[in-house]
Amino acid sequence: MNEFPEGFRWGAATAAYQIEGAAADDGRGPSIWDTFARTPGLVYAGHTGDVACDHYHRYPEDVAIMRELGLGTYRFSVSWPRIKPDGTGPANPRGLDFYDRLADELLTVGIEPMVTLYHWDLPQGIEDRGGWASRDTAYHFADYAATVHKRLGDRVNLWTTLNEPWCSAFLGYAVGVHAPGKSDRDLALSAAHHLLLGHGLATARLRDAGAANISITLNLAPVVPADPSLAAERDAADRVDAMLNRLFLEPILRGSYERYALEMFPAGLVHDGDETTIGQPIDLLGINYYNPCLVAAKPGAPENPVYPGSAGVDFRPAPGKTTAMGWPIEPWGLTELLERLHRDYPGVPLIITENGAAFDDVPSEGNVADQDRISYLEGHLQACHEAISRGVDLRGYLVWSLLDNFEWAEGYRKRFGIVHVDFETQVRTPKDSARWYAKVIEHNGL
Ligand code: PNW
Repeated sequence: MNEFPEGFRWGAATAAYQIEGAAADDGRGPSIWDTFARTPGLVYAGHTGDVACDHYHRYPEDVAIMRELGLGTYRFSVSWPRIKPDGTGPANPRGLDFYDRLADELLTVGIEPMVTLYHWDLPQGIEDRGGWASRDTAYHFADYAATVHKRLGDRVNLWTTLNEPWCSAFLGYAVGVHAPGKSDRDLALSAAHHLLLGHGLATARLRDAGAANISITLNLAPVVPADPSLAAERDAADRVDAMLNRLFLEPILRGSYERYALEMFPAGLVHDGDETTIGQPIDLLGINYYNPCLVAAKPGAPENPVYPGSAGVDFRPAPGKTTAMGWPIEPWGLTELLERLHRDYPGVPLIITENGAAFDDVPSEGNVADQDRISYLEGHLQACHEAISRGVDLRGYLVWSLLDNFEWAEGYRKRFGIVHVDFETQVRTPKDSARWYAKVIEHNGL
């Protein structure tokens, strides 16, 4: 048996817009995802998060399921437009009340809450004033973060500022497949910097208020040259790595952007002192890992807008099996990523804040036999164990996701949950993977 270190955190993750529903309850304002999803043609089959898993009303049942499974930690996000319907100004107490009830429910059954302050649902009122492309948004985010911490800080110990700022900046502002649906390279690069600045400003506010465990979650991936013996392919991989990984890792963990990033940014974007703000110490780095990125050199290939500077790079599908998202299943990439982080940024404890897979689950007689998901999770947990055995300071693993939910532009058709949700009846059914995971947790290993 591969045992994990004592105190290793086991859990699952979700995000507000993907599960809560109750889009207009208790004074919640609209977010960019409401606007995006309600715009015909942008989300599969016109799906929206209006109802989602109705978690806003069914959270006691969902917490009871978590307890059944033996989860120790539950990562959820707070919806900014529930707390500040227009993005700024006084807090909406009824919005805060919901997270208060949820945190209490979790603590009552012994589950540790981990709060993500921003998982993509920017208040529409803020987008109307420029969104993340505007510097002011970073300051508004810090104010909002302080408001949430003030209410929950006595019970929540684990805080995450942002989920996957790369996705917010580039999927949202460079290719427009996510809200707010814009396609402009300078807007995207500005958004990336302002997200990072918002992280730094919020971290300072939380730290001043006494928070002890502050983190950020990044979507990271090894970028692998198809033929490492070719300098052009190594260079292609390096340029993609610079925008996917180091654009975020370097300022957060070393306090400065690389020259490559600074040259890419629009003039005047980075002010004196910004890098110091962004680079103040964090206590934990959250990693969302799904798959590695395989690239080759191809002279004349156009730039992929989500990786500025990637002209001449060919993005290759990995050869092996894929998930229902078409994402390659490559657990070794997680070991490689963890070892790299440990080597390049020593001293920062790591936690997997998301890992998991969508498959075409077929419910039958009240059960979902999702052996493919079990294999996926098993492979990636072995990869974590391997990294730990090589000295990586990995503190926990949170599966994405607890529930089938609104998978962004894919709507409800892609199911990531270890618990099946029937979106007609809202019936929850733990899949075989949930029972398998419960055993892993019980044994602290596999
Ligand atoms: C993450 N990509 O999103 C998010 O944090 C979750 O909310 C989401 O449901 C989950 O992964 C599964 O998609 C990503 O294109 C979306 O590289 C897209 C990418 C990466 C992460």
